[in-house]
Amino acid sequence: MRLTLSQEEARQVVGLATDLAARYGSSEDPEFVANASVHAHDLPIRLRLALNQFRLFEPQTAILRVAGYPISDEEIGLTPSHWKERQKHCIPVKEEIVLMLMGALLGDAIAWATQQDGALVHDIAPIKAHEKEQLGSGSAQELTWHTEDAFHPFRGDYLAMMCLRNPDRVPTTFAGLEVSGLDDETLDLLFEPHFTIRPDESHLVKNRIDPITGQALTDAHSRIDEMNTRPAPISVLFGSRETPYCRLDPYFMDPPENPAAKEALDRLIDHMDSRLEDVTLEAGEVCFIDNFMAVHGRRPYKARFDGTDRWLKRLNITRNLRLSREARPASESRLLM
Ligand SMILES: O=C(O)CCC(=O)C(=O)O
Ligand SMILES: [Fe+2]
Repeated sequence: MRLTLSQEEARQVVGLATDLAARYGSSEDPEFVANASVHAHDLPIRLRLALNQFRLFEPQTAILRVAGYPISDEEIGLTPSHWKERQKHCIPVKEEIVLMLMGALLGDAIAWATQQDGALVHDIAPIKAHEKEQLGSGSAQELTWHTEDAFHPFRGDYLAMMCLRNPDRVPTTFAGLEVSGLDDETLDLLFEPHFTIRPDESHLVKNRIDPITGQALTDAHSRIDEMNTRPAPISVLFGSRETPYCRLDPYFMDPPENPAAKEALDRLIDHMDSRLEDVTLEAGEVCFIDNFMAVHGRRPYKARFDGTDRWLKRLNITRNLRLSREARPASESRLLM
């Protein structure tokens, strides 16, 4: 599903973002974060209706693309060479605010203490030292398809990505789940807890920048380490039998011990492989992926490392903030420890 903002709608979005940027100064401002779902009522009605439908009707297409937000390539400044450089670059506050506002119509944004120093809005841009890694900041290797934060029980219901620039038209990959082609026995096995998923590299201590920022963060990393060494058994499908939800990240999954379960998983992986398609995001385009109904990744590319590279902003969104209350310091806090 793709919606293109009309010129009038785009003007309305820009006007709102400009006002809010002046009022709050940052997309991470706690007051803005708390008020985002209310300010989102001032987005164009057609956009609000589309996001509401996407949330409620859970279309099997599982992706909603919103195009037509005007980006000034000059105004957003250079692509940062590392997400930790954020403060040193000009921060595209308006664009981050737009992403937060649209996302607020699907749920509440969440941040991981163990990822990008706890930022809500992530930078996805190539990092030279990560060139060959399985990370959003990698480039030379295909980022194999996955559920975002598949290993974690508090992973987002949605992943939102806003494209700031993509000069070499590097595709994101995407596949919606559709199980009508799978036999009953395979489905039974996929709905049973035969599987494990380890944390992806982005959450591991080696990708943390500040050596220690308090006991809470150290504890958060210990919990992630525990999930790495002793991942809990899970089912990869859950919810409705006809239109299931899924939780998959084959790169970080060990083959199940049960041979029938292994075969069922292989079948599902082949099935997703065969459905994988390219989605090339354009500057100003925002895409919302249903993280329970689809997987995504990125094709390999040759990064430039000169400030003109592909640059996306990423947001994780939950429909139920309460689910993770034990992992957050306060009811309104978005930081998962
Ligand atoms: O770069 C992309 O298009 C997707 C990146 C991604 O999957 C991620 O960072 O989790
Ligand atoms: Fe991802």
